[in-house]
Amino acid sequence: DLFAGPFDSGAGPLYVQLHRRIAQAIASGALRPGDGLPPERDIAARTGLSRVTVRKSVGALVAEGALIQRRGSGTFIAPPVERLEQALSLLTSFTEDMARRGRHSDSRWLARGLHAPSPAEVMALGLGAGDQVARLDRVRGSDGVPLAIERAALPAQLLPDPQAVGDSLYALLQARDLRPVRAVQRISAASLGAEDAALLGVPVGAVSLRIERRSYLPGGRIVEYTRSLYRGDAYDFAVELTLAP
Ligand code: 16G
Repeated sequence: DLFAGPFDSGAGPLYVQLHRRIAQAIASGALRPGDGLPPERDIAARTGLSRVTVRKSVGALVAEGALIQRRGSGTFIAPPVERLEQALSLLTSFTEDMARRGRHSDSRWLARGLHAPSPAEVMALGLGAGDQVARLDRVRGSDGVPLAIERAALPAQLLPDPQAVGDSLYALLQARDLRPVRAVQRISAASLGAEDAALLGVPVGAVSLRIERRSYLPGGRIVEYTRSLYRGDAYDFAVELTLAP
């Protein structure tokens, strides 16, 4: 029994121990998507933990998206997110990708302004002394489900007014004749730290795909250096291969 057995007061906070047990039961399949979680008072009785402790564990799992609460009917194991296939060979924007799927995209701004560049941004964008960057950090999602964190940096010379970016960066660049026509992308695996995991509504340590995109104008000038974290449980990246010459 998931809820029986001793909780050890020497093994860290009790709510963390209960949280871990429930998360492991979901990961192992002992609890399945759609299953109901017993009522708080039952879990408290079976575990011997206080209802406050149980509520804290359940609340954390709800915040991570592992459990969902339905008013009046209880708490359930959340269904997995619907996986999205993303073509790797097309230079499209998040908004366009979602529109192509018949979906709405939604974004939450984390940062949108002019800043002094980091050393990595100076290198990637080939900035000179005193140059600034327009930084655009967003949580991108669809239908209320967060899917990716994108942190974009553009030379302030090309985007002196980052506040002008509305729903779509590429739409604004296009309107200004600054739409990139070529990009280079690197993808690597990354497990999510506490802050990024919370932004994406997944457990700490969940896997993500880290994508680094450098996009260029027709003349070869770099317009965008974007670092993104895409949820590993939500994305399949697909590319067509041809025979090497
Ligand atoms: C894509 C790009 C990102 C770009 C954004 C613009 C990746 C993997 N993808 O998500 O570089 O900044 O589209 O989207 O980095 P928007 O036009 O909807 O703002």
